[in-house]
Amino acid sequence: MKKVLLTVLAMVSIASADQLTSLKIEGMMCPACVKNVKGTLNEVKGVNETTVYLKEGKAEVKSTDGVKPEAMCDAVKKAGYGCKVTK
Ligand SMILES: [Cu+2]
Repeated sequence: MKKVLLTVLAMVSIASADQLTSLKIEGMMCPACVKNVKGTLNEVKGVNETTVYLKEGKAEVKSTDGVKPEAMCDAVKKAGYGCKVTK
């Protein structure tokens, strides 16, 4: 339990230098969609890492500070999926 807590704290302190954005993605049906959305988000300037959850219909994007979530959503929409900023 203590070890888990320490790990979480370590992760938070690393992530605090960056910006974490949660997006709700609509229209993903299969792993190819996940790959598509992930690739699309990773091409947005300033984005470092993207994790996409198919079942949950969401994406978590790590980027440098100041990247507009709207810019991420615009890219996703251009790729043909629905997108809303949830955080
Ligand atoms: Cu698909």
